[in-house]
Amino acid sequence: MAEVTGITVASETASVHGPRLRDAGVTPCRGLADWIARALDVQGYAHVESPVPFEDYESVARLIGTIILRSDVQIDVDRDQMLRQTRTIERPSIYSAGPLGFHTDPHADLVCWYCVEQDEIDGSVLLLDTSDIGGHFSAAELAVLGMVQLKSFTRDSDSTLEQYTFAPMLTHRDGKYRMFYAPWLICGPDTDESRSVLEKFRDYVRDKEATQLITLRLKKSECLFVDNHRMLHGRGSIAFDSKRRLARFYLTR
Ligand SMILES: O=C(O)CCC(=O)C(=O)O
Ligand SMILES: [Fe+2]
Repeated sequence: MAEVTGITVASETASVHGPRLRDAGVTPCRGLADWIARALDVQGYAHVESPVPFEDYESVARLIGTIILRSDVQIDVDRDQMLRQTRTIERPSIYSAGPLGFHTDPHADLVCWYCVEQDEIDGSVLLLDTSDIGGHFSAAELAVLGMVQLKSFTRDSDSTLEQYTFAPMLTHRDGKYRMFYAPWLICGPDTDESRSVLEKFRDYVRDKEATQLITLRLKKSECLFVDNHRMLHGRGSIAFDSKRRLARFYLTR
């Protein structure tokens, strides 16, 4: 297959839904799931740049992993209010219009969004690829990042009080680094060493945002699958009355 780029996504997807694979006995969802898995491996995300029915998004997600959480990402003042009442620390929310700084989400191996409705002006998902982290930090600095702890929240529903455990910012598994990062969840250790390496990490994120930002504006019925251990995601602010709505799944693999 040709290099995995946004352009290839569109043509590959078109062929997945076309007669060629059907004739070969490959179901459209299986073909698309295989393509997404390859794109995730190569570039850390897969943007399906052609409209698919929501049912296909769900079927494809089930072929790739196990859906552990479903959420509607949209401006919703009531849900935002309820969430704030059940949260034990103040932090950005998917239901409010404010910007979301770069982070990964808790628990998920993959985070996926299906665009039910896009914002009129923008509403892009912003991504940064951290797969080069091993080349930017010394072994000693990586070890320090491995000791940084973040609160990792769970809740049964939006209306119950959240619980948390602690999880390290960086782990190393099968020759790859896995990132868990949300600046608002960092809770220690409070040492000179970790403060200085975290400062360097913030510079790394700022430089990456300036030079390697991936901006993906999903059109209605398009979807995006993201390796949540490799890519940081974020979003700019959107209007309070924005109709933007994304159907998000957390997947484990
Ligand atoms: O609104 C977005 O684009 C992303 C929000 C977010 O951080 C999430 O859905 O986990
Ligand atoms: Fe998120």
